[in-house]
Amino acid sequence: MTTVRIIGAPTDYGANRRGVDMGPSAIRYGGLADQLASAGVGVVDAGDLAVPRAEERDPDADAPSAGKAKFLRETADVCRRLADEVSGTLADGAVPLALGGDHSIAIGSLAGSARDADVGAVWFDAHADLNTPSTTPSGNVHGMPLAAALGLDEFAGSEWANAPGLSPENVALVGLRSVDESEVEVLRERGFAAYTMSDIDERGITEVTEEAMATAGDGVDGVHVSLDLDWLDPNEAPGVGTPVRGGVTYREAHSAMEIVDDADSLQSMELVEVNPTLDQHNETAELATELAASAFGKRVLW
Ligand code: B3U
Ligand code: MN
Ligand code: MN
Repeated sequence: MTTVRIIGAPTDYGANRRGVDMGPSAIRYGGLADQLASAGVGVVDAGDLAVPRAEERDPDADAPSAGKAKFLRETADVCRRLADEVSGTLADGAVPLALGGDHSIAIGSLAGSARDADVGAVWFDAHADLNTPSTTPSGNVHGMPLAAALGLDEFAGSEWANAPGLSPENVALVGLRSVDESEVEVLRERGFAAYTMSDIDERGITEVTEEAMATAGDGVDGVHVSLDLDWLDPNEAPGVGTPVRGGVTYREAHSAMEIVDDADSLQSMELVEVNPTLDQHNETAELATELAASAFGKRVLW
C-alpha cells in the first residue's frame, strides 16, 4: 500500500498577502487525512516545519543586488529543510505531500524530489512562476519557484534552489492565464510544454492533462505535481492570495487529478496558496483535500 507523508510548510514569505501561512492548518482541518484514507493510501503526518514569523525578519536581508526577492534568506532556510524532508520521505518508500504555505515552498519540494532521481514536473497554476529576481514585477518569490528549480538567471548554480534531476524537457504547465511578458519569453525560448486555459477550452482537460503527464513522465523516474489552488476559478476556490478569473471548474480539476493518478508516475506533490483568511467556510482547503484524494486514487466506485 502506498503511504503518503504529509509535511506542512506554513510560510507566507513568498506571497503578497499574509494568511497563506495558515494553509497547512486549514487543509488538515478540512479533512485531509480522512480524504487520503478514503483513497486507500496509508497516511502519516510529519507535522509542520518551524517557520519564524515574517514580522521578525527583514524582507531585504538577502536580496540579490541584480534584482529583488523578498525574504529570500528565510525562503532558502525553509526550502533546505523541506528538501531534506521530501528526500528522506522518498528514501523511506513513502510519497511526500507538502502543504503550503505560498508557492515558494515548491523550490524545496522539487529540490528534494529531484535530489536522487530524474523527475518531471506538472505545474497546475494560473501563473507560470518563471520570474527571477531580475524580472519579477512584485519581488514575491511565489512567482519564481519554477525558475529557481531550473536555475534561471540569478538562480543558476544555486545550491539550495536548483533541482538537480529536474529536466526542462519534462516540465509542463497547465491552466495558464496570467503570465508576465518576461515569462512569455522564457516559455518561448525554453520550449516548455505550456497549456493555457484556451488550450483547455479547445482540447478539453482530459487530453491536455494526459499530454502534460506524458511529457513530464517521459524517460524519468517520477513526476512532481504542484497544485496551486489559484489554478481553479475563484468561484470554486476563493481562498487564494492572487485569484484570476477564468480558471478550471470543480469537475475539470477532479478529472485532471484522476488523470494524474491514472498516469501512475506521481512521485511527490504539493498543495499551495490556500489562504483561509480570504476563504469562505474553509471551502478552498476542503477542495484541496478532495483533489489530493483524487490524485492518490479515490474513485466513486472501484
Ligand atoms: N507573476 C506575478 C504574479 C504572481 C505569480 N504567482 C502568483 N502571483 N501567485 C509575480 O508577482 O511574479
Ligand atoms: Mn503558483
Ligand atoms: Mn498561481
